Amino acid sequence: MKTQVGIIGAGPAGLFLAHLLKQQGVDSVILEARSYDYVLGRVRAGVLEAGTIDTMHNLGLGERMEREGLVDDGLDMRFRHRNIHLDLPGLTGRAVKIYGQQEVVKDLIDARLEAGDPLIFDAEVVRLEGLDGDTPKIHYRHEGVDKVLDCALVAGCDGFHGIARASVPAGVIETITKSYDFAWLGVLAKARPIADMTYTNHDNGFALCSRRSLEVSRLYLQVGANENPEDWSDARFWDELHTRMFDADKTEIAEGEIFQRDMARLRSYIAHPMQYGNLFLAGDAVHIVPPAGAKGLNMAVADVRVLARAMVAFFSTGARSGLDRYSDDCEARVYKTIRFSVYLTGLLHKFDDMSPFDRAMQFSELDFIAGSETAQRVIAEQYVALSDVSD
Ligand code: RFL
Ligand code: PHB
Repeated sequence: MKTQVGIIGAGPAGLFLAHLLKQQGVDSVILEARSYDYVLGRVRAGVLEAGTIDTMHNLGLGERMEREGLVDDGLDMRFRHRNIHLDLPGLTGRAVKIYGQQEVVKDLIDARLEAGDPLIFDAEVVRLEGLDGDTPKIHYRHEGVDKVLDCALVAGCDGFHGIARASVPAGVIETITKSYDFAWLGVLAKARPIADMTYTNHDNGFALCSRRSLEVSRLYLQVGANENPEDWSDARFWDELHTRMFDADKTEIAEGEIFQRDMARLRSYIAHPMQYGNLFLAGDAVHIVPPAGAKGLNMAVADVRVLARAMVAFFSTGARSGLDRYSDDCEARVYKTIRFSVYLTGLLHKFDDMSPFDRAMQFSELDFIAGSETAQRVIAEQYVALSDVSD
């Protein structure tokens, strides 16, 4: 099989890239290690920045998002029985949208399959060859058979544990990391959500109340990195959430059936440069953010907007300048996004190694934000629009 761009991974990065290329007449094949059902069942992000929303619309794929997505114009941060309300449109003129990552992925996959464009599930890439030459080959295994995809360019959109970054010769890519000794336990519950996206910093730890619809809440608790989600019975989860949200009399947060649980360990990770020869890395394959800023998916979309533009220029004029600049063009935006995510993580979580002094400083910063519209605007501006990319 032969194509212009071989894309590894059918997560948001790979799917958006394929659609952006197709819109400009560039062919691609997506190879995805997992099955259709597995990919659609993976519950993750929920917050779409303006740049991601616009990209869905520009691709003609925004119709269901517009119908079913929820506009989120308030962001609350609680601490010590106080609440900071950030009026996102009032502070920035913009809002974000709540629309589950698996819904975004479903819309993109269904459109691709309906158009008859190649997206092969259960196709695990096992080896990359000739990345430093003009005729890279992607070796993959599909239905027990070894196959090869020939292409001009390879897009490594295969997430943190993928093969693309690992295929680059040692010493080319430098990485910097920060890991946290806690995780987020996430659940979906059939329970009426509270009005605003609400983060809280409680002495028992962080919690977050988000939503997926008017009937489904998406809820998170900070837990130890090695905890087992099954140890969190429904009753234990709800009790802890009420406590951390300062809802001791249980009148604010509605309970309901928990029908999904997942655990995500928090880490920050940056690999640089985001390219080698004719391999280009995007999304979680090349940087991971802690989820407190709701940025991972949005950053992946911004990466592939830059990458698609460079690839289209290459195929239409032969110019390599955009490809050669890809990593540099992304760098400042990526670092700003990671910095914001790390900042919010630090502001809102309880760290085991915090001294009473550290804790006092954290609450003093929240107190300052509560009293300063300028400080609120700084946070709101980064929450709604760090992933802007000019076209
Ligand atoms: P993905 O989604 O991991 O997709 C990679 C795909 O590559 C496939 N793959 C392979 N395919 C073929 N051959 C191989 N050898 C392969 N190896 C891997 C995998 O099966 C997979 O399908 O990466 P991508 O596309 O870069 O997308 C990144 C986002 O998924 C991620 O950043 C976000 O989910 C992060 N995130 C959030 N981002 C937001 O923008 N807003 C949010 O509100 C938000 N909330 C979150 C989040 C992530 C969370 N977790 C699970 C850490 C909340 C949580 C709890
Ligand atoms: C979500 O709705 O899943 C969500 C919201 C905000 C975050 C992370 C995840 O910071």
